[in-house]
Amino acid sequence: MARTITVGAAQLGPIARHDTRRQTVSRLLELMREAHGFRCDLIAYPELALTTFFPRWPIEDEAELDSFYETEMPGPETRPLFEEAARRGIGFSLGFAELVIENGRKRRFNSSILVDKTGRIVGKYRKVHLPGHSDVMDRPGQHLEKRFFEVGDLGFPVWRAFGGILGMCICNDRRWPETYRVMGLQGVEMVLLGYNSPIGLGDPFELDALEPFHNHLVMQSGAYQNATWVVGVAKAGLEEGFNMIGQTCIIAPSGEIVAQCATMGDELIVRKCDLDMGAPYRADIFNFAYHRRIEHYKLITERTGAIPPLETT
Ligand code: CDV
Repeated sequence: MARTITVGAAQLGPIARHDTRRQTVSRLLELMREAHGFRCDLIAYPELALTTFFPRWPIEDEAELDSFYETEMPGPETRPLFEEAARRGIGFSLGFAELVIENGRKRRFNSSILVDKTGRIVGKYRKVHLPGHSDVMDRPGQHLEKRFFEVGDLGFPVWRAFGGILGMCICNDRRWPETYRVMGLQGVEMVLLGYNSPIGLGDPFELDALEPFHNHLVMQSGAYQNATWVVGVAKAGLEEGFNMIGQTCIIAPSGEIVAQCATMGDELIVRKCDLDMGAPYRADIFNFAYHRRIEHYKLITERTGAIPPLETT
């Protein structure tokens, strides 16, 4: 019997700095209802989907900074999402800023959760590849993720859920082959990922102009080289003066984009994904156990004196 997940990729248009959680959650609910109308099993939202992309500002005031983070999930303002999901029998993935107190110390992560059709959290991921800087720099739109988040400490787990093997990663993670490969080695069949990628920070300009190309390049390669579906969900449009690329898309294990958003606002795209579509790739061209040459990779790096690979099995 075919194993399928009907997935909705819920692109978000801009979220303003002073938009309330209530306003934003109502937009997410609207998209969830639409996804339910399309009989989606699962809806995927972007990175930091509950707020504006606040790490662009050097926020000094601790209380103001804290206001962008969730201290509980679900909390009073996000509970309606969980309730609606359970009522309609639809799962979701959601990116948000996470604040936990451990041993009296505040810890901050850029996180995402996977919620099943009963409204239960089945997985949590904390972003590993944090772009930008920790020091405040004199440039517009600086990227202060290293200042406002710790490197995720949960690795790249996968979960048996929705009848398949699902994984998550967040934004800059998608540019690193290791992200997909670590999940690929665990047999991942669908990667859910949200992103906030602005145009206009590039230096030199050529890199900036290539941003839309690079966005799809990395996700399509990650999908193909690991025989997995990739669902890339953007924050799009002009947010607080910064142009966020859209290009939300659903990518098949062939590496082909099979659905893509056409706007820079709130928009849902839907695709029924055959989880077995990656099987021929895993059995042949990307049969990892048969073709990968770990020992050889080690020999080459030893000879050239290059930095040894992190992954050795
Ligand atoms: N949120 C991100 O991780 N954004 C980065 C930008 C700053 C390069 C990205 O990789 O898209």
